[in-house]
This record gives sequence, structure tokens and C-alpha cells, in this order.
Amino acid sequence: MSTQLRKLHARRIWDSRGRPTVEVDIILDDGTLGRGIAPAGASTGTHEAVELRDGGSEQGGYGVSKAVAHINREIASALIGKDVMDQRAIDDALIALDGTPNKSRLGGNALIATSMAVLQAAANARRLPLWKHLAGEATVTLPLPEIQIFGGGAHAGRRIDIQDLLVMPVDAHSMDEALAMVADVYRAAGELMADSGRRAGVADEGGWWPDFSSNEEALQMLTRSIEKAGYRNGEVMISLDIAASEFGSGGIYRPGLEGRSYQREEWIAVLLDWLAKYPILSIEDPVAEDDTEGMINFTQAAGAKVQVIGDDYLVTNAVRVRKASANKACNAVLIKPNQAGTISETFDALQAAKACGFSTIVSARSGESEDVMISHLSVGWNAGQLKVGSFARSERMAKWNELLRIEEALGSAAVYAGRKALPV
Ligand code: 2PG
Ligand code: MG
Repeated sequence: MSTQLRKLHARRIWDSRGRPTVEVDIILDDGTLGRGIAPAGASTGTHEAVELRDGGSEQGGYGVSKAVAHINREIASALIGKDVMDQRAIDDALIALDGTPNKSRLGGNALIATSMAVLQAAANARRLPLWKHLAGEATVTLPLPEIQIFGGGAHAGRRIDIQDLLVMPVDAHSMDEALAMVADVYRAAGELMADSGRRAGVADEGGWWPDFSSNEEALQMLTRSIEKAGYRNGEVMISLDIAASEFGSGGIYRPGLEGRSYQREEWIAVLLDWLAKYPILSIEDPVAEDDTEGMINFTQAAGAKVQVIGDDYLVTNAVRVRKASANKACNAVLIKPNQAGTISETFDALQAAKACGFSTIVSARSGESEDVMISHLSVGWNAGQLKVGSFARSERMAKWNELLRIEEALGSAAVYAGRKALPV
């Protein structure tokens, strides 16, 4: 097996929003192909690795010709001849080559697509599915999925303020059953929207378009959808991504639908009221990324009963995770490879979180592709949870369906993480 990188080629392809993105093909000396595709967020954290876009008027400024050119020139000449089995050495070389703290010179999109292609090439060279390449002989679980039923915030023209209203089938016994339960809830929600004359298509991640007059109405409709689907006694619980950085900063919150502004503590009181009234077991970015005091206060008030996830707040960064643990600012972290910019840094954030006792949720972005790598990362790294958007649109379904194939391959060794994946 000769696992030296012989050829690296980047091209422009198109993501699930019809925007340009970067795809990288790597060919090894033995002829093995590895491919990586950069996803893209809409509600991005300020401290994420920076996507390099062309700007200007063409393609709304979303062009990736600079990122593609960086890969085909600088990155290719730096990596050719390197052994893809040493992911860490390659990622370190990418970071050094870029030379900026936020990967803005070569582009976080250029780096993550390359780093993903390297990882996939290594697995392919070993003729192993990626999850197995990562897990080795370690025990793995199939992740508890967080699946969006209504999309909102930056993914739905800010029609409502809450960005993701999701469900978690905590009491399922297998991945197969978990997805069937969510399919029931998704269908029930669609029927309820149709019955009330408000079914108006889907948002960016495939969740129903949120034609509601208040954020709380969305929560009521989600609770009714779970009940209509026949699930009782907490078998299916709610997870929210508030994505509060989209409407708050400096400790002031201005959710558009509520028609007023809130001081930090008033906003936290709204969230605590929702937690008391609805079957919510997980909440992401309850306050803005700049509001450490709010994160600490919210976690103190709710963290014993609810998973509190840092996404924009932690940006898949091991240093930030450790600091949040020391501050007790949350108890879980979203793991998005393109926030970190390389696979090795993504893994470091996940390991730091596990060492702190945080739960970990591997996550897609709102701009996605047919790539299913994150499904494999969630199993191979034994993350415990996976968030991919809704239960519609093939860039989402491809990832859920891949978990069914992995569950089948594991056979009698397959264990569904379920409720145990949560920190509470
Ligand atoms: C998030 C993600 C997925 P985006 O905030 O968690 O819902 O959205 O990719 O737009 O950041
Ligand atoms: Mg989020």
C-alpha cells in the first residue's frame, strides 16, 4: 500500500443552497481516490475559520475561484508526496501554510475540503468504511439524532427568531426506529400546517417553513406534532437552536417577532419559561456568542435538567471548550469541521469536550452537499449525537440514510446511543 499523495485537484461545485463551494479530489500513489466537500453556514460564529469568497458582483460574491486556485497551486505543491496516513502532519502543514489565526489567507473552505479529502483517502486506501478507519477496535454507538421539524432564523428569512426547532427520539431502541419516529413527527407537523392553511414549503435545511405569529406558537405546534404522531411520556423530546447571536449582542436581545427588546436576564427568563412549559431537553446558543455572563447564568439555572450547547459560542475550538468548562458556561459542544478548518482541530475540540464531561454533537451546516462524512465522524469518533437539519432534501437524507447502512454493517454490535448521549 503506497499512501503518498500523488495528485490533488480542486474544483468548484454547488451546495444545497445553489451557491458555489469547493470540492477536492486526492489521488494516492496506489490510485486510491479521496474526496472532500466544504459545507457552509448561514448563521456563522465570529470566531470560526473564515470562508474565502471572491466577493464582487458575480454569483452574489459567493464565488470560490480564489479558494480553488489556492488548493491547485500552493496547497497542492506543499502536500504532494506526503503520506495521508499522517492526518495530523498534513493538517499542521496546512495551518502553517495559511499562516493566519483564522485561516483567512488560503480560506477555511479550502483547508477543510483538503483535510476531509485526506481523511477519506486514508480510509479508502485501507479499504475500510470511514467510521471503522477512525474507530479501530474501539466500541462505537449510533448517535442520538437531533432532527429539525421547523426551520427559522437565518434559514427562513428570519420569519421567526428561533433558528432550529428539532426533535430527539430519545427512547428509540435503534437508529432504524429513531428515524421512523422522526418521520412520523415530520409528517404530522406537515399535516397540522396544511390543516391550518399554513403549509408553505420548507426552509434551508428542509424543516417546514415557519408561518407562525410568535416564537411560542412554533413551540406549541411542535409539541402538538409530537403528540399527533402518537409519542407520549417524553419518548420524543424537543431540542432548540436559538442562535441568539443573530438577534442579540452586548447583553441586549431584540427578537423580531416579539416586538420588544430584552435585557439579558429578561431574555433568560423567557427561555426558562419555555423550558417549564414544553418538553425541551436541549438548547443551543441560548444567548449570544459575546455573552459569557448570559451563558453562565443560563447554565446555572437550567444546566442540571437540560443540555446546553455552545455552537457560535465555542466554534469547535478546544481552547474555548476548556474555558467554557472552567466557567460552567455550558455542558455540550457542537462539532462542525468547517468551523475549525481542519479534521485534526475538529478532533481536538471533540476530545477536549469529552475530557471535560461535555456531551458532543457532530453537526452539518445549513449549506450542505451530498457528502456523508459527518455521519461517519459521529460514529467513528463515538460523538453520541448528530445534527443534520431536517428529514427532507437529499443533502440531509443522505446523511441519515448512511447511518442505517452503518447500523446494518455493525450488526449485533450496533448500539443506539439514545438518551444516554445527553449530559443530563
Ligand atoms: C447551526 C447550523 C445548523 P449554520 O447554527 O447550528 O442548523 O446553522 O450552518 O447556518 O450555522
Ligand atoms: Mg447553531
